[in-house]
Amino acid sequence: MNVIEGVVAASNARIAIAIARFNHFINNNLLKGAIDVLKRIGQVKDENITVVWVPGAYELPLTVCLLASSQKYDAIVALGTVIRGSTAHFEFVAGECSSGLSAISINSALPIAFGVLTTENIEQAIERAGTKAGNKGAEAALTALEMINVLEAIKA
Ligand code: INI
Repeated sequence: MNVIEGVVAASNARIAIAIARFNHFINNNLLKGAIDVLKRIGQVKDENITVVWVPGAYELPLTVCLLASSQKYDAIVALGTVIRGSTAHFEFVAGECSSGLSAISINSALPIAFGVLTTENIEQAIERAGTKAGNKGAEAALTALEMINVLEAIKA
């Protein structure tokens, strides 16, 4: 039996983080969590981490698409926060963001970790950005690291 599993250290990996400025109060904590995991657990070098800020979650797919096609990165982490509030805007922004990122990941065969919070309200977002429900940015970074190694092992 062959079992393929990825470790999380990826000391030579080059990682891009695409992050939305909208709800940056929350997103800054997702970014801190992601960078902490990349460096402390993944052993990724500071100079191999690139952070790209964009206006909102809706802009993440285009940005990630360009980052992926540059072939400069082994994985991309997308960070943002979409809060439902009382507007139908939520459905469009959250839906386009997640389906866009998923399509890019499959088309580019590159790990693209989904660290975009989609919540009913701001309290839920805060809970997932480094308080009682963990840190979605840190989780996304862990996923990116593991997927780099899983995909490498599949190709080997
Ligand atoms: N962008 C977000 O990242 N989160 C949101 O909650 C949000 N809401 O609610 O509107 C949001 N809108 C902006 C959007 O991402 C685009 O930047 C904008 O529509 C311009 O294309």
